[in-house]
Amino acid sequence: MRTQVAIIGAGPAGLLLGALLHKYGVDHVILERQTPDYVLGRIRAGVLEQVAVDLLDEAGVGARMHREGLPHDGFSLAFDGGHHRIDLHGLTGKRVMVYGQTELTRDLMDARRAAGLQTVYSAENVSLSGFDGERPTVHYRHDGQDHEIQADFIAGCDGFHGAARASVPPSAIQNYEKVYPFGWLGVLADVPPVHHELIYANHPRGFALCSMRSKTRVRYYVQCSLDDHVEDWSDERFFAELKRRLPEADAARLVEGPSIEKSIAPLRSFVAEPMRFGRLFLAGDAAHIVPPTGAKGLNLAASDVGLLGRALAEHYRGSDAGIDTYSQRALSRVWKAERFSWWFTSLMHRFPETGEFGRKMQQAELDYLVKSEAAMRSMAENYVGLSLDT
Ligand code: FAS
Ligand code: PHB
Repeated sequence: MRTQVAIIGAGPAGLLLGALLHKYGVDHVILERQTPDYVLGRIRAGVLEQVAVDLLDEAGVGARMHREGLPHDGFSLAFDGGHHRIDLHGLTGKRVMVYGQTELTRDLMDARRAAGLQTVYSAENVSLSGFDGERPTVHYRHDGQDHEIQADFIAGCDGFHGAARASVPPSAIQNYEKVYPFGWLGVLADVPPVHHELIYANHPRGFALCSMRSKTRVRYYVQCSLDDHVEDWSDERFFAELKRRLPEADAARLVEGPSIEKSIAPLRSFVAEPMRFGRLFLAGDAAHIVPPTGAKGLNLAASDVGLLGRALAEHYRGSDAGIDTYSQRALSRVWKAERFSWWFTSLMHRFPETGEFGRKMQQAELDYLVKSEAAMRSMAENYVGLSLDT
């Protein structure tokens, strides 16, 4: 098989890149290791920046998001028993869209199927070759047969554990990493949200987050030990711990219900530099990971492929300026999101190793933050997302 761009991975990055390339008239194929249902079964992100909303609209897949998504003008910080609202719209003129990654992925899959675009699911043993030369090739096995795809370019959108970054010679790549000493235990439940906006809580027992997927479905998280296992946490134990970490009024109002999904995610900050190796480009979690505190992971994946899609389209119109600057432009935005995610994670979580002094630093920063319009504006403009070319 021959194509212009071979995309590895049908998560948000790969699917959105495919949708953009289709709009730009660039021929491509997506190879995905799992089945569509497996991809849709992963419960992940919930908050979209305006940049991501605009890219989904540009790709022509934003209709259901605008119908069912929840535009949010702010969120609350809860600490010392009280609520402090960060007025995103008042401080920046922008808002965020609460719309689950699962729904966004479903919309992209449906649009792809309707357009008759080629996606190979259950592709096994995907490997890459020749991307440091003129003839990149992707090899894979499907239905018991070995296959090859010759492409002009390969887009590695296959996440943190994918084959693309692993195919780059170690001498050609620089990794930067920080692993956090805790995880997030997340629960999905069909109950009404405790508050109409998100609540991020800093509590001596640990961090908690009250998010949502709709007005009838919540996504709640508590910071947990890396030694914890999901089976250690009954629904009763989860909700009791969540309520301990919230202000009393929220705890009293919180509606409990049976979990329909429960999982523990480790937290890490990771960046691989550069994000281009000859005719191979990395995008999304294949190139970087952020702790989910700042709701940046999915949004960085979207902005990467927004830059990459336009750059590849420009190449076929005769200019390589976009592909030659992709890595530098993407990394400029990635590192600012890494910084914000690290800062917000450091501010809101319990770090036993930093002791009482560390906790006092957090309390002082939170006290300053909610009393300083300048500090809140800085937080707000990072949360709603910086412009694509920043
Ligand atoms: P993805 O990992 O989503 O997709 C990569 C795809 O490539 C997968 O479908 C995988 O099956 C496929 N693949 C892998 N190896 C392959 C191979 N060799 N061949 C073919 N296909 C291959 N972000 C937030 O903003 N908020 C959150 O709350 C949040 N929670 C998260 C929880 C977890 C457990 C994880 C892992 C991430 C979370 N994230 C969150 C981040 C997440 O949303 C990612 O940023 C987002 O999925 C990135 O999308 P992709 O880059 O497409 O990577
Ligand atoms: C979510 O809804 O899953 C979510 C929202 C905001 C975050 C992290 C996760 O910062």
